[in-house]
Amino acid sequence: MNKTALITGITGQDGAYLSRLLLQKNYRVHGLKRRSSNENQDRAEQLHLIDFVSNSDGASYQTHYGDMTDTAGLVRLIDEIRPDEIYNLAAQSHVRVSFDMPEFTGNVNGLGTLRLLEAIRLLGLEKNTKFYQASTSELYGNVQGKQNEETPFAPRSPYAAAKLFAYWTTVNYREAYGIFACNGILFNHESPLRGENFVTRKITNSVAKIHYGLLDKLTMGNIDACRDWGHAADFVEGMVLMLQQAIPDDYILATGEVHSVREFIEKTFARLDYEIVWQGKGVDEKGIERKSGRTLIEIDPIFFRPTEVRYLCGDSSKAKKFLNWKPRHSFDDLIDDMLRHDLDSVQNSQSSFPSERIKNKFKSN
Ligand code: NAP
Ligand code: F7E
Repeated sequence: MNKTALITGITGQDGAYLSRLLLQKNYRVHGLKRRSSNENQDRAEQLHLIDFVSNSDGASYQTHYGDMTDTAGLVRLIDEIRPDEIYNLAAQSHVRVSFDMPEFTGNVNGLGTLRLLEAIRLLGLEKNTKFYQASTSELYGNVQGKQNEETPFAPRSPYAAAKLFAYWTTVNYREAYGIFACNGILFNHESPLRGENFVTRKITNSVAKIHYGLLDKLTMGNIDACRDWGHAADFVEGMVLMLQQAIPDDYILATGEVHSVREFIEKTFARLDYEIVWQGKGVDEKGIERKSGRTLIEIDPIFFRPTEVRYLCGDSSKAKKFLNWKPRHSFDDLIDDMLRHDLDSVQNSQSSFPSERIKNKFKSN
């Protein structure tokens, strides 16, 4: 029997990778999609999801209009689909933006989760529908050392505060109503499909543009922030594994390796033989290319957050032990995958690039 899954946030980065994985497993995939003035199918197209449907045994892919703020629509959709598994990935997922749109972020990320869990209960699906909640390392705020499932939460943004409500609502519905509900506490995960205003994609995309002369410099916020960055393709595997266990529980997914934004910038430029040296301090700091003396990086306080999370590094030994999950991509693989994609995109938008020279940079990968 083919399983049926409903993915909220199907048009996002994780929604695309999760869809591909579930289609490979012959799931019937349904997705909740916001109405928008454009079709918003880019990520599904980039991963060629349609090919996985046509080459499979009973898999299907269908999107449905809906919104996390529309209770009746969510109830109606879940009633119609009666999914075996719901993956709640929909969110206003940008931490900086959550300071500009706190109420909306609370409504979608916090109450949206409650709406889905209430729908499961109202429709009497407690024993039929398993639930995955996209929880986040942002819950931890600023703590010293590695974070594990026992580390106390101390959110530092409207985004994280809304996700805290969603986290505990998921735990509560598991305990109160016996719903198979799990929190995946995921540390940062990136890919060529990452939104362009998240720091990693902003860097790889801008470096590609600088390289081809389409951009003068990269303008950044706090480059001393440190994150545990993994690849989204690895992380969606952990989400699925959580819902295949005998008992529902909460798990961290992380690489356990930490790097600064500064290091991400240096490594990305180095892939194209630009060596960066830093001069100045604070907002006056600049990243200069050693050979040409050109300023390639500047700081703009517009990208600072009212409250910053300085350091995140996860301990995913519980997921390794019980789910047999571990990330496959290294930090270097991640940068190469993202930069290669962005170089190709910029190149495709300009016909006269020396493509072989660029491809040779990645021959060993
Ligand atoms: P993303 O690319 O920003 O995708 C978010 C998705 O949510 C998009 O499909 C978006 O639709 C949808 N959405 C936003 N508001 C909605 C609403 N009101 N109703 C319905 N759909 C709505 O985020 P992601 O990186 O894939 O992350 C997936 C989930 O994991 C999010 O909940 C995020 O908070 C969480 N998370 C992410 C990370 C990470 O590092 N990526 C780490 C921990 C947790 P549109 O395409 O229409 O905007
Ligand atoms: O920032 C710093 C910024 O926006 C990372 C979301 O997926 O992961 C993501 O949240 C760091 C921060 O991701 C710029 O201040 C410096 O310290 O890429 P980001 P995030 O805030 O960590 C978590 C786990 C989620 O759950 C979220 O949904 O980079 N930074 N300069 C910058 N960040 C951005 N965006 N832009 C800059 O120019």
